[in-house]
Amino acid sequence: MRCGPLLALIGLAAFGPAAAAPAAAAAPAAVAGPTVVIEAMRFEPAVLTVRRGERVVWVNRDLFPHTVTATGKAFDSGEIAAGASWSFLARKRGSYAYGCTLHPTMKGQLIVR
Ligand SMILES: [Cu+2]
Repeated sequence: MRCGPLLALIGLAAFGPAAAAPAAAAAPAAVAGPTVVIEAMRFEPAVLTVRRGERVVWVNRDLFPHTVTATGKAFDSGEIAAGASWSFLARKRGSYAYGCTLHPTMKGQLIVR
């Protein structure tokens, strides 16, 4: 029975941080809504359909900047720094082709219903 308190201590050490993990993970989970991840010089998903009034977030996971620039200039993020994000409120229905002005091979499409 002498080892009882010791086991409790080990238990705390083992499960204490794990129990705190869900609270730490709550921040990313709070980022709801349509999201496009920019990674490895690609928009993912390349084609995203949203409803009018939704806010779309682009997250740049690359180590260098990108832009989200609509071909018709309906929206233009300017440079999104590495690790940063940018959002756009989709107010008008339509199909918006966009790309990255820094990397012409990067293409995406936002469809607002
Ligand atoms: Cu780019």
